[in-house]
Order: sequence, then structure tokens, then C-alpha cells
Amino acid sequence: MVNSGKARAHTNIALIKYWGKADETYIIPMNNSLSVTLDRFYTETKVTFDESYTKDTLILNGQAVNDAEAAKIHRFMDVFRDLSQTSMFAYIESDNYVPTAAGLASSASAYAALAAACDAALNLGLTGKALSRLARRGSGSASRSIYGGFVEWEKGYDDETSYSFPVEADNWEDDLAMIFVVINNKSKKVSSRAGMSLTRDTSRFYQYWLDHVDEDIASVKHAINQKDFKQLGEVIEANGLRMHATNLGAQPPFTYMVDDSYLVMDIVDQCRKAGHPCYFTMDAGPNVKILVEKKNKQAVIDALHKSFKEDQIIASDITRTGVEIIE
Ligand code: 2P0
Repeated sequence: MVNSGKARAHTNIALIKYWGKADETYIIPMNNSLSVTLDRFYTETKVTFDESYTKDTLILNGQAVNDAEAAKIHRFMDVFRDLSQTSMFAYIESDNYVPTAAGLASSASAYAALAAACDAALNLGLTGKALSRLARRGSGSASRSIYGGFVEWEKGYDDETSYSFPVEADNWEDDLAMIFVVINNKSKKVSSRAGMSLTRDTSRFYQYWLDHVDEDIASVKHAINQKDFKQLGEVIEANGLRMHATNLGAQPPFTYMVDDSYLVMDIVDQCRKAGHPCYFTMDAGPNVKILVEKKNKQAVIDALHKSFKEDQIIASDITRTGVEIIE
């Protein structure tokens, strides 16, 4: 018996960040987060289960993955095997559609696409909520990539209660864009998993972070409801910087920011002063993402071009499309 399914999921960028786990096995976060789903960056994954396979195989962008990644995938597939009461292994072919220069983490779109492809291959008929919970087991941010548009991940307190859902925005997403500034990083990389764990465990600023996330989420939802771009931008910029501040309070302290990250922040500030509102956010790396209304997108790109090369600046629309079965 052969069962296969293919799915596409888009990546997402958090406007209110997920930073720290309450449970590392089930990937239950310490705080709610809220993201936008991006049109330009996505993963397509085909999964085939077959009784003749003797192990799970993952071919990523045409190449077999290393042992550590293979072990992670195997653990994730075990969750689906348990759910569907099957002992079949799977052959997984996954392609990331992310501009090669972008250097963006793809675990969000990868695990969202894989969860949906497994659902299709095993004929499970799962709801979005169930898919979000399952994608979360691979990577926390993947729970948000089940949906398009603005998406909130409710932290919950266990496997059942921790999942994402769309935030109604009256199609405001269509007016917005995100510009990525790709910054070459020569410093030693701290993975998001290691960074959030160290920070949760040791940062003197971590409790302050937790104490203010809920009010940030409420402010963002209010801004979405009012289509108030200034309010949205000010909250997300403050939230992103506060997340990065927690890292400076960790023992030992660390930062993802490099000189060019600060340069982009300065350009964003200059754009605002020139009458082109835009706001930045950063994740577990030096790249800066800029949220802008489409009507001001070109002005911001032009300003960035004075300091960055063409291939360092990548703009994407926000998609309202969630994960899709494509075969
Ligand atoms: C986020 N990040 O909300 C935050 C902000 C990075 C900074 O989610 O350990 O790959 O697999 O659950 O989802 C990146 O971490 O971490 C991330 P795991 P994930 O987007």
C-alpha cells in the first residue's frame, strides 16, 4: 500500500515574538506570539508512506540531510505514526523556495508543510487546529504557518491547548509588505533553540519580557482592528527590541545584532522622518525585517539601496493563504 500527499506552506515572521519554552518536548511556549505569513518564502513537501520502507528518508532541496536532522524528522514522524496507528516509514521530498541569499530559517514553513502532507498521505482529515498543534511539535513557529495573514499562537498549557489561529484583519494584509535586509554574519551563530533556552533560564530581564507580552498582543490586535499602522509598528518594534534585550541579560550575555543591523534601524528611522512610516523587527540572526505599507515600499527600498546591494534587499507581500494540499 502506498499513500502520498504533497503540501505547500509559507513561512512567517513574528511581530510579537515567541521566546522561551515552558515544555521542550511538546514545544509549549512561555508566551503568546503573533505573526504575518509571507507570500514569497515557502516550502513544498511530498510525503510517501510505504510498507516496504525500512526508515524515514528526507531529501531536502535534492540532498539527503545530516544525521541530526534525520533523527529530528524521525521523532516528528513518530507522532504521526502514533496518531494514525501505522508502522510505515516515509520518504519525504522537500523543497524550500527561499531566495538563496536570504539566509532565512525555514523550519516554520517546513514543519507546517510536512504536517499537512502527512495528513493528506494518511487520510487523517485533520482540522487547522490539529495541524497547528502537530506542526508545533516540529518547530514552535511552524504552528503559525498553518494559516495566512495575521496569526496568533495561543501558548496554552499543554499539547491540547497550545495552537495557532487566524486574526481577522479585514484584508488589511493586502496593503502591507515586508522588506528583508540580508546581512552577512561573521559572528558565531547561536541557534534560536539554544538562545531562547539560555535566556529563559538565566536572563535577569526575562520576567520583564513575560510581564509585557500580553499587553503587546492586545495593542497589536487593537491596531489591526483600527488599521492603525503607526500603533502596530511602534508596538512590534518595541516588542522585538525587548526580546533582544533579554539576550543581553542572559548569562553569558549574547546578541544577534551586528553593525549593519543598527545601520538598518537608523535607515528605518530616517525613512520615518522623511514621511515614509516603516518599522523593523529582528529574529535569531542579524537580518532585519521591515514592515511597511505597500504605498511606501519603494521609498524604503530606495533608501536601503544607498547602503546595501540589490541582492541584500528582498521584499515580500503578506499572503492570506494558509497551508494547501497541492497533489
Ligand atoms: C518567532 N523565533 O516567534 C521567534 C522569534 C525566533 C525569534 O520562533 O525551537 O525555529 O523549533 O520551537 O520556531 C524561531 O524558533 O524554534 C522562532 P523551535 P523556532 O518566530
